[in-house]
Amino acid sequence: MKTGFVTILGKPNVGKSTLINTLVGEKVAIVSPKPQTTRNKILGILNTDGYQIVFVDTPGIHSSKNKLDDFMEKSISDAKKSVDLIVLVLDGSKRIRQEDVEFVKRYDNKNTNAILVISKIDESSFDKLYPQIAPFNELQYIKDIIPISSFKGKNIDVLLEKIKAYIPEGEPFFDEDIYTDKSVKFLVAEIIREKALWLLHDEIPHGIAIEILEFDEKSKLCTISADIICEKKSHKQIIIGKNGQMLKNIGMKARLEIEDLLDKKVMLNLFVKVREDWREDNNFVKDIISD
Ligand SMILES: Nc1nc2c(ncn2[C@@H]2O[C@H](COP(=O)(O)OP(=O)(O)OP(=O)(O)O)[C@@H](O)[C@H]2O)c(=O)[nH]1
Ligand SMILES: [Mg+2]
Repeated sequence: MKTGFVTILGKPNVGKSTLINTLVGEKVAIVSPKPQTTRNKILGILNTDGYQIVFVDTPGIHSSKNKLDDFMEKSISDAKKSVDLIVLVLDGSKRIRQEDVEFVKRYDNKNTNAILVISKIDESSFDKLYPQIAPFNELQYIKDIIPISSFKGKNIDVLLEKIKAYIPEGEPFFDEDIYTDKSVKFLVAEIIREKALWLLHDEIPHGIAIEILEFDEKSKLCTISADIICEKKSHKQIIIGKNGQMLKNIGMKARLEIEDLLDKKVMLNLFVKVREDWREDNNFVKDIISD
């Protein structure tokens, strides 16, 4: 048996969570076009022919502005500790910039092997990419550079084979039927947040947190009540929407996915609460964002 930890790192929005979901074949982490979607260190566990590979999703690396950012930064540094391999992800749909080169170079001399993944190549071409990734070829600690597309499934198998080479022998850390370390309640809260991220605009999504108030699971029905917490009164109005339409929409989309997850009918009651500057409140961040 071979078993090990692989941490996925990169700037916000480069496609880390989509990649982990694709590798694991389950929805472990929510995905959205808004940067800073992922807030926690999330494990996605793949059991396959003699391997247990524990992928670690992380929040996108960005500069810290508040206590929530500090929490996310800590999740990233925790996720880098004692891992067997680091997968660095760059967004291949955009031009690779000097700051991307610097980000990759930060992992020099870290004693951990790294694979560089260029994501979203369905939105680019090899002709455009190859000259841009040339500077990474000379970096000793970068063992491979693999262009991938999670959307098209392109090179996912190649990446997995390369990763396997760095997984040591050992006993599995988790039961075979577990695919994440997160609780069902955490997954439910994240699904609600994901729908809000897709439907809301501007600065509102960044200031949203979900608190599960009730989770009553019976054999055929699960009743869930949750608060969508936002930072301003004006945001509350937008989240509720005209005639409550926005909140209804978030609720309907979330309910359908939660029903899929739990494999039963769900009654979902959503409320909107204002808690000014909650992102600056260390205790609140720890209570609500961590699972
Ligand atoms: N075209 C294309 N888009 C992708 C691909 N993978 C992810 N995306 C899109 O990129 C956006 C960001 O994806 P995420 O997986 O949430 O990115 P992330 O790196 O986890 O982002 P943070 O959690 O904010 O750090 C979403 O709109 C995805 O649909 C891909 O293979 N091709
Ligand atoms: Mg993410």
